[in-house]
Amino acid sequence: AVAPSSLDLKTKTYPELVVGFAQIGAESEWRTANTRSIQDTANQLGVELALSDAQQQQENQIKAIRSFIAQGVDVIGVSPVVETGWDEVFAEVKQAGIPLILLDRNANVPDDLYSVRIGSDFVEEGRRACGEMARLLDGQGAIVVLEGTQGSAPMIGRGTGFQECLQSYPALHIIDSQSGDFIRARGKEEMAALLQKHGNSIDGVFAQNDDMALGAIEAIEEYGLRPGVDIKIVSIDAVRAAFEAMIDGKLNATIECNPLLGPLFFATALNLANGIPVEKWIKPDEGIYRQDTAAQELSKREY
Ligand code: GYE
Repeated sequence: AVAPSSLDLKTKTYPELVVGFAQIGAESEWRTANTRSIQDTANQLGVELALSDAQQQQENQIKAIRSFIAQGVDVIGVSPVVETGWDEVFAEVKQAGIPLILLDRNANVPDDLYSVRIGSDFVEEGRRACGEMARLLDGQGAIVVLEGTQGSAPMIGRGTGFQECLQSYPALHIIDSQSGDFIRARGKEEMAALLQKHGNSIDGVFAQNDDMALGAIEAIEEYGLRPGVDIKIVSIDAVRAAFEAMIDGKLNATIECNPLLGPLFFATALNLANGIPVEKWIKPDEGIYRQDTAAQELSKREY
């Protein structure tokens, strides 16, 4: 183990630390940036990283976690694809005495089954998305929702926050929702189907991530309406492509969800491996971006 006083992520390397991370897959630009951030930080710190890609399957994540236990890694990280079904394998991690970090997505388990969660407040993101939609539609209109992966923490949290804030806008309604699994092509497909069903009566789209919003933009154009003008669109993540769409006037706003969690992840892993206490929930700082500042922000975006 590393002496706590010597923790210095800027100039030192930590070849003695071994970390296993069970990633979800590569469904979105957010996820790709997240994986890159973890790999880059591991390289920079000289940490030994075992990275597994579960291809969206919970059972693959569970297998990966079990193999990290068998390898005797110092710390395990996982981004749980869905919220439920983790009690048994997390208890095995605890039994093995290995600290467990939930990175990005939350799991619905008792607090003593993991060490810390590092990730965004998804409910707040949903509230912010609704606030933007209410502003864009002057508090009145029919909204469709493109939801992320069913049963995932961001899908549940963003939906809850959006609904909660809608209570303050009695003339703003969700008329339909479909799951696009956080995938661009699926967002396009579901939006095309929603347009067939509801035609010109859709005033706004709340896409639970940018990739699905980008897919929806294509579907709306193919249908013959102007995305961002005839139909207002608000999404979440703030990836570069969302800024490009805002500059083109096709996306109205995006709520930031920061995927660059590598540095926080390894700083926390080093603390845990050294028995240094950490907060139970570490949240990144995040903003809201609109068309008016998109061009000036784009040059500063790191993902
Ligand atoms: O918003 C989406 C990704 O878990 C916060 O997963 C993450 C979400 C993100 O696929 O783009």
